[in-house]
Amino acid sequence: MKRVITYGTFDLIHYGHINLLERARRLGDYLIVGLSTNEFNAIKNKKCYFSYEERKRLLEAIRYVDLVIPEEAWEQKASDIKLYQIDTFVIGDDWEGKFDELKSLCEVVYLNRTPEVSTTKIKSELKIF
Ligand code: C2G
Repeated sequence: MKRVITYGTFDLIHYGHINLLERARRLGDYLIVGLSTNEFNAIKNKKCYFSYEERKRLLEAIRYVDLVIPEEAWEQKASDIKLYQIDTFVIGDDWEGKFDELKSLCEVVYLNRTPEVSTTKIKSELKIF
């Protein structure tokens, strides 16, 4: 079984996230999502509309997602890859090159973002904080 992992905040989930999760899942047989906790989002300087539990509930309802785990720190990826026996780490190409150090542990794949949609754009167009 080929195991894939990705990480993110996934707030106000939209089809850009779905495009990423679908392609990530198709790279293997099992997809784990490291979901940024509220505390880690504060470190990422990201203000979330939905709480961790609400975002987790939404992700778990997506057919491409097999397991959701908390992402609490930048540095946890290497230990997650070992713990969950990950074959492929996937993330959007807005992170291109940023996680190349993981190549010593697993395949690293940067996928194209869906350019026209973002949580920030949704918030600004709906005039939410
Ligand atoms: N994404 C995408 N297209 C968009 C928006 C997001 O492909 N229009 C992808 C991002 O590239 C990322 C994932 O969806 O791979 C989740 O996006 P965010 O929730 O913005 O995640 P981010 O804040 O980039 O967190 O340790 C890694 C970080 O936790 C990543």
